Amino acid sequence: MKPETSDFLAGLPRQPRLLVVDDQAIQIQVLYRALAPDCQVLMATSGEAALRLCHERLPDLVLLDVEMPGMDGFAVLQQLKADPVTRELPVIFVTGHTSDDVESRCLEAGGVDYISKPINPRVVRSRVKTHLMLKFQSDLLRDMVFVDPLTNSYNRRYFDQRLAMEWSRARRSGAPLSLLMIDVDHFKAYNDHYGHPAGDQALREVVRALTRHLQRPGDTVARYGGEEFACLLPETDHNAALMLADRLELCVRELALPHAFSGAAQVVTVSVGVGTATPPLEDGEQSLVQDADAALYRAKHGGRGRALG
Ligand code: GH3
Ligand code: MG
Ligand code: MG
Ligand code: MG
Ligand code: MG
Repeated sequence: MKPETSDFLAGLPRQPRLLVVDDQAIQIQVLYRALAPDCQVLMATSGEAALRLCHERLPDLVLLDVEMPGMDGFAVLQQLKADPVTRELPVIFVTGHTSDDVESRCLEAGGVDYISKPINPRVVRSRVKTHLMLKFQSDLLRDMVFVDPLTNSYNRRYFDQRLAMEWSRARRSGAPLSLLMIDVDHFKAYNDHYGHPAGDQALREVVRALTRHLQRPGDTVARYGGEEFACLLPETDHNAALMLADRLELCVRELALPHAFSGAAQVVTVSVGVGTATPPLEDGEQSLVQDADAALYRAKHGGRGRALG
């Protein structure tokens, strides 16, 4: 049967990426025919391969066979839910069993929906479309809640949650946790002289430079407030954090954004305060913010345009 491609993508912000998981290649083919070319379709024939693809490619939606040799669909979903990276992935179960019992097990396990085989391509397309709309809406909401619209970096709300999470993770793992507080120097004078729109643009460029120079996937830059940014560095000791702080200070300086009132440099610079918490972490996570703030204060008073621990 020829898929109806006409209006599938209407209302979706981009082409969706689906993962179809089934131990029988013929079943994958049927679903593939129903959903491509509207969707980018990834395929896996085992639970293990599905988990790997979920991690590497973060699909928008997973169509997951229940009965598979080895790891079955329920076990796959359980593992997806146990991992913060994949916890929110919507999963539609696909199964040959049509009993009420299997249906309720699928939904109780956390599946967002349930499709029975043999599949009806039109029904599959409609259900997939509905769940993609929901997925994109919840992505949008999450961005609105956690992303700063000016700089496109994470916002303070995200930072506070992430800090609490990394704090308890460090407590469990025993690894040090570092924090950089980064404040743009003489930024009031920049705005006064060049205007607020230029100030906004400078903030965007500073964030882009900082983000580019962070290497590890766990490192996060967030806008802490105004012209101040916080950079959280899991599993990073004080020396490594100081080295990174120096590199970040330099990368902002090398943007060479003219700033007539920045002192000797004549370009936009930042001051960086470095704090490190080493387990056992007996105080609360705000002690790390206080340490980084105190170091930032010393960097400002030591002449700005520098990083201090
Ligand atoms: P210092 O070197 O001591 O940090 O001096 P400063 O002038 O940077 O510090 P101050 O706290 O006096 O001023 C911060 C300035 O940052 C004032 C404020 O207008 C500006 N600012 C904060 N948020 C934004 C923003 O979103 N856009 C623009 N254009 N400016 C902002
Ligand atoms: Mg099967
Ligand atoms: Mg400042
Ligand atoms: Mg100030
Ligand atoms: Mg400030």
